[in-house]
Parts: sequence; C-alpha cells; structure tokens
Amino acid sequence: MLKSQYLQKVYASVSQRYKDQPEFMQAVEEFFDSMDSLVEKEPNIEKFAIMERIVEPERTIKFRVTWTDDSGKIQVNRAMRVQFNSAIGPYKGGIRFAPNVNESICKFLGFEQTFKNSLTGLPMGGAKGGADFDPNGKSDNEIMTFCQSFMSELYQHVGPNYDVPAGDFGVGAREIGYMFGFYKKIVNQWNGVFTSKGLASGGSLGRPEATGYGVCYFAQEMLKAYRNDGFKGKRIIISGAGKVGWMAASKATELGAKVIAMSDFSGVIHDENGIDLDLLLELSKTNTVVMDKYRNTHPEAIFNPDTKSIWNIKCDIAMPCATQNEIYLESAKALVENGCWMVVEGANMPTTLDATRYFIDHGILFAPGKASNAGGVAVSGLEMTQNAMHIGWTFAEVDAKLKEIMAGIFKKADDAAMKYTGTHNLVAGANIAGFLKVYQAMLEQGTL
Ligand code: 2IT
Repeated sequence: MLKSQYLQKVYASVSQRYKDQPEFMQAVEEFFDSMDSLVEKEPNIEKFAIMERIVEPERTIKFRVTWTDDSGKIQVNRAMRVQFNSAIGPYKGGIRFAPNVNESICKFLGFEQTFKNSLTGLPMGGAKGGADFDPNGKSDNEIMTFCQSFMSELYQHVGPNYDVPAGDFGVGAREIGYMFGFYKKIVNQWNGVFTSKGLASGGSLGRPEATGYGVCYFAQEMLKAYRNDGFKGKRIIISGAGKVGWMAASKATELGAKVIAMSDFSGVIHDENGIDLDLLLELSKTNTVVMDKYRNTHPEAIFNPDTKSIWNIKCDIAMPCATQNEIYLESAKALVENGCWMVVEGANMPTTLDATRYFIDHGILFAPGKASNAGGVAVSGLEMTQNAMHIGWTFAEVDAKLKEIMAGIFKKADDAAMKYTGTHNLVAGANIAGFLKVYQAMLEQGTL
C-alpha cells in the first residue's frame, strides 16, 4: 500500500486507464513502490506532475507490416515503436520479434528502459519496439523481407539523434543488418541509427557479450560490497539460452563459479560437475535447442523438460536470463528454501512482483534487471559514440568501460537505496537513482 496520497491518486488513474496492460502495470506498480520514499522529499514531483507525465509514452507509432513468404502467400503482422522518454537523450532501446509482442509488453520494456538507460550515465532516452512476428522456422529470405517491410515504415521515425533501436528477443545482428541496410538505402546516409550491428557494418566489439558480462560484473560488485567475496566456488543456475544467458555463463565460469544448471525451450540440464559450455556451443551450431541433447555425451547429467524446474535446484546464485515473469512466488519460495542467497536478473522483469517482494523480505541479495542487465544498452551507447566519432575501440577498451559503467550503476543504486530507504534494497535504489536524472532533465526542460 502506497503511503503517498499523490502516488495513490496517480496510480489509481493509470491502473484504471491501462487495466488491460498487465506487464506495463506491473512495471509501474514496482516503480511507484520505490517512489514512495522520495515524493515527500521532492515536492516538485507533484507540483510539476512528473508522475502523471513519466508513465505516458511521449509517442507510440503503430503500423502494419505486410510481407510475402517463400510460398508467395501475403502475410500481415502488427508492429509498434514506443518512444517513452527523451528527456536525457535520443530514444534508445531494442526491437523484439515474438508472437506475444503487444502494447503492454512494449510499454513495460520502454518504461524500464528509460530508467535503465539513465543508470548507465550515458545520454540515452527510453524506447522499445517490436512486432508480433515469429522468426522461428522462417527462412533467411523471409526474415530479410520482413525486416525490409518493417523498416519501410519505421525509417521515418528513427535517426542517430532521434531514436536508435537495437536488438532484443528475436532480433540479432542478422535482423539489425537487414534493417540498417534498408534504412541506409532509403535515407541515403550511413550513420549510427542502429546499435548491435555486425562488426563489418560498424558494430562495436564487445556488444554481443555486453549484457551477460555486465550481469556478472554487477554481481561481482554486490558480492564484494555485501559479502567481501567473489564468484569463486559459487554454484550458479542460469535460465534462458539466448545471448545473455550464454555470455553470463561463460563469464561466471571464467571468474571461478560453477554453472550447474541451464535451460532453453527444450528443458533444463543439471550437471553437478559444471555445465560443459564448449559442448553446448558445439551443439548450438546445428540445433536451435540444445539442452535435450546434452546427456548424449554427459549421461551423468539430469534433464528435465519442465523449464520451471530449474528454480528447484539447490544453488547459491540464480540468474534469470530468459524473459519476463519466469520466476513466480512458488519458484521464489523454492529457491529460498534451497539456500539460494542471491538473485541477479539478466532478463527484463523476469521476477513477478510478489516473488521480488518475497526475495527482499527474506534478505536475498536481489539485483533488478534495469540495473544488472544494463550492460547491453551501455555498450550500445558506446557503439553510438564510436559511430559518431568514426572510430572503433578494441575489445579490451570496451570491456574496461563496461566494467566501470556496471560498477557505477551498482554504486548509484546502492547509494540511493541507503539514502532514501536506509537499506540495500537495489530495486528501490535503481528506480530512484534512474529516475532522479530523468526528473531533473524534465524540470529543466519545462512542461512539455
Ligand atoms: O533490454 C535491453 O536493454 C536491450 N534489449 C538492449 C537495448 C539497446 O539499445 O542496446
């Protein structure tokens, strides 16, 4: 229950208006919880209607994407770009291709992105977009045709100083390449309008690794600050075998941890000897799902087709890196019961609100995605800088900057948590620290 009457009033009106957008309302509810300790100390928030403004995207562009599949059949998808907040920089955030993409999901992602981008310290506003297009099973030609049709509409709403999309679920360097190529052809300019581009197209070294590595760098800061410890010997479980999960697993292993379980769409593999990442990498060259094939060469490992079963495995640290709302209260309880003491989110909002509250109430060290997965967008910001300067940094240079940015995010979030809540609640700290810069910029720029 919110203490502030102002927040109560704004929340009531937002939840009434967007009652059919559950993911967006979940993100708003968590954010308002964190604002409760701040609004009384900052009367300008109410006076200048900051909360009323910050929950509304500045602009949403919705469009139809028509394309022709390989059999010659005409297909129609729905797409959008939610340009949430540009107070501190051009709109910035990924594009997601998945059958469940809708306005609620794009809005929750764009809202979170606003504070995440602010936490990086780089000048980037918040945005997100996507289409209800399922790339699974599509040919390369179909992907290209779809991306080109998508860009034939979106090109007019993006630009290096306006809105800079990147990848997300279902959108990697291949899709970015097709979209960037089409944009370049239409506007006849080579510029940094997209990030997470392929290397030859002006992408940054270290961008593919950035989110997963950043999750581990953030976790390292937590381990150091709260336990005077490191990754060595820690038992880790990681859900999701996308880029984030893979890179987090590889960095955690390099830092001395033992990744004992991972999952993908096929199920969960549990290997007490530590997951054989080289084998997974080899398998992934010819398969889209790999966990169900792991036991062919490692019969001692356990396979469970129920992806949720990963949260029942005894571990020290859990890293949910798959998608939103993958840890429900029941799984949170199982984790705590089995001795897990730290949760570091790699995906966006993978933990439901009641599960998040459960972790915090039970003293679990909990890192919210908008802080711990900000490494991806941070290196996107570095890609923008490199493109604007027409230079390219080495992997080591990018990696060093990423480490510094992640340490900075941890410090900002932890300091804000201490200052405003008197605790190490990083959910509150990340929301407050991310918000304060956006809020300051909004005040400076007047009532627009
Ligand atoms: O959720 C995210 O932060 C991303 N998908 C990356 C966004 C970006 O612009 O690199």
